[in-house]
Amino acid sequence: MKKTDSMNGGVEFAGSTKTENKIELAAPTVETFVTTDRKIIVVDMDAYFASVEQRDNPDLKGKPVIVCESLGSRGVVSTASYEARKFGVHSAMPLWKARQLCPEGIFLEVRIDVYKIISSQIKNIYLEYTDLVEPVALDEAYLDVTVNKKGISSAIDLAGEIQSRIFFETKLTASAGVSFNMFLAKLASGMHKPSGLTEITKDQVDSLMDNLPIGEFYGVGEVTESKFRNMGVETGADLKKLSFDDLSRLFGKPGRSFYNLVRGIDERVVDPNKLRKSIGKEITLQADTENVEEILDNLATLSTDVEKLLQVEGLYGRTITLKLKYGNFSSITRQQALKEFTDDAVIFFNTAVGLLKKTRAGEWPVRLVGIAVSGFAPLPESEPAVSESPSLSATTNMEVAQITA
Ligand code: TTP
Ligand code: MG
Ligand code: MG
Repeated sequence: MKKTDSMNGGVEFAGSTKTENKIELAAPTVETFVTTDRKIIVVDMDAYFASVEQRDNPDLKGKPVIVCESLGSRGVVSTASYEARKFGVHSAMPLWKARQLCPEGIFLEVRIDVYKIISSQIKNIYLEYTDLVEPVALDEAYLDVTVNKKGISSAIDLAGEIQSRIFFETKLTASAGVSFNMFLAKLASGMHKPSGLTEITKDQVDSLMDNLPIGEFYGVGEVTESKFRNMGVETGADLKKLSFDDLSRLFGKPGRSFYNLVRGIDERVVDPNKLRKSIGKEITLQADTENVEEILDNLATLSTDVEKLLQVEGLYGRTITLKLKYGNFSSITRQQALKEFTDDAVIFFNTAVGLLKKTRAGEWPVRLVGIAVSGFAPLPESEPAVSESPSLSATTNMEVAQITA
């Protein structure tokens, strides 16, 4: 964290008066570092995939539309229109359950290519206002508009203008959140959906944070949430009672971030060049299989899909991860790093075939197969050619096993 860095920086100059001042300032009050003069906006589309389907087929307007990754027996809900949400249907729910909850639902398969085109249309609108745009998903982006191309001083006015532009150009609605850091802007964006426009100002932070359920703090996933709840920490008010040292000891770096977040501090900056960590695709098979040929067929398809995904983003990666989920729901990954950056499906496939030999495929029933690529280079030229041979060279071979419920 910056606080610690600043202290370490001071120690380098030990002995000077300046250093002593630095340490005194940095150590006890983190509040010294709160920046409240930034203007950050989060825009998040409302029921994105479902709204696009309703837009493109007006018969679906006002109806419970449920968009799924696939309509097969193991399909999963990508999103549901607000009409369908009234039945309890939501993202990541198995399709069979959604059908049970909402028999009159209209079930559709995703049209990712269409959603991507709209996403880039929307991004172009953002870029008219600022270059500091960090997309975090197809339907969501952070914008730093502290200084903006239109010279609009009110971030609320600017966000409202963006919502209107998005609606004018795509006939879709978005919600927006405005605040002085990324965490609070994101929180604001979800407060009045759909078509919401919400600002969190610095005088609202204390009471808002005190009442915020612990699971809503950035970085608190299911595991951390249950750890907190076991300690009796249910809300921000409870979180505030824990010291910086306690949180650091209990959760490491994220713990230090929780200490700051609950005090309205989030020093992350909007980074338009932030590289994706990994891009991958996985498929749940129609039925569990011990047939290696069937797995290879799927790996070939996945390799081509992942090549396309990388090409859309203009990325080249050099770490290939094979993921398998066995019939007993245990997941494993096998990983290999290559010498060269690539976006070539043939290399992905050959690497995955090599990695498959280090699994129980063929012996144990396999339920799900996935390939992911990571270790991206922003540009292929940034890496000097290491060898003339295109052959693959394993520099790491890592195994991670996890049991999923
Ligand atoms: P979200 O912004 O989380 O949801 P949403 O836009 O559908 O609805 P909301 O109005 O609450 O923002 O996700 C954006 C899209 O990403 C969503 O339309 C479908 C896709 N998605 C999945 O495919 N799987 C998921 O588990 C989630 C959460 C989203
Ligand atoms: Mg959304
Ligand atoms: Mg979203």
